[in-house]
Amino acid sequence: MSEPLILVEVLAQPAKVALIRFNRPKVLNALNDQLAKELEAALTTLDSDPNVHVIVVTGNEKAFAAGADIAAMADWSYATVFNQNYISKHWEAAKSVRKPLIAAVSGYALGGGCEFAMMCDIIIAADTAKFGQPEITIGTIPGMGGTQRLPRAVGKAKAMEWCLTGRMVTAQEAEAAGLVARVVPAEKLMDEVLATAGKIAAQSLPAVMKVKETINAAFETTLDQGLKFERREFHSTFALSDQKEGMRAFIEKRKPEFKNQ
Ligand code: DAK
Repeated sequence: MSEPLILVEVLAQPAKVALIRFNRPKVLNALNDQLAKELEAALTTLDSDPNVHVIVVTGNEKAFAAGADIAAMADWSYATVFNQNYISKHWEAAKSVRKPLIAAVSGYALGGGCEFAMMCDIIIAADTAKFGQPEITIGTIPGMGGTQRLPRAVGKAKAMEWCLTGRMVTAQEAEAAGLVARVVPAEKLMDEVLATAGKIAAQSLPAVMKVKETINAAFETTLDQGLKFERREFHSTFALSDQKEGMRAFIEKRKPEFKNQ
């Protein structure tokens, strides 16, 4: 049997955190069809697992992922990629995940690697991380959201410059531009990411999923519609026993015990 292209683990500590690791180290975790299929299956399973509240996706020290597999796609025809809707269907699984996805990025996050990181809800980067959309340098353009999510994250001017030149951006530059939530020393990356994941995983799951859904709505609606949606979702939390428990625990000066309902 061939080796799995991703490794999946539900961690003992922190509780309710799952870890997915890209596993093609020889090609800097280049993303191919098989990897995308495995990732889709893992995300779907973990999203419906009640023992998982947060999913962390990572690569290795040298690469989160250096993009789509260039060797695999080099000779494909237009008809092939168009007719097969080139791997979009698998990657789009990430869009329907309701639990928070954290990208823990060390080394290269290029092309599809940068685009997948942007599909996640939070990017935490090692100080060695390098982001970029280098597709222009191989005669193509970003195809998995780079031209759409990058300007929303960093603004038009930077997105244009990054995508038109294909230059790599350091973790520090990516943080200053708003692409990355936090930059941490490379050797502390997983400790920091898992601490963040653990903090989120300890909250009420429905409240966590509502935060994700309402923030994402900010990118799809007008301000007025978004504010109304937020208000409705805020009101709906008062139907949760976790809201009663959370507020009571505050008043009683103790830690809340959420039941995720
Ligand atoms: N694909 C295939 N193999 C890759 C690769 C990639 N993207 N990146 C690296 N490798 C392989 C190298 O060929 C090399 O293999 P061997 O020669 O050892 O067999 C091995 O990984 C180590 O790489 P290097 O020897 O090049 O390592 P260096 O440290 O010298 O350089 C590098 C690291 C990251 C600067 C360099 O490898 C590089 O420039 N890589 C290519 C980066 C790139 O152009 N990425 C964008 C690819 S296009 C879509 C989905 C996805 C996409 C589009 C649409 N849909 C759902 C519609 C995405 C497109 C892309 O990402």
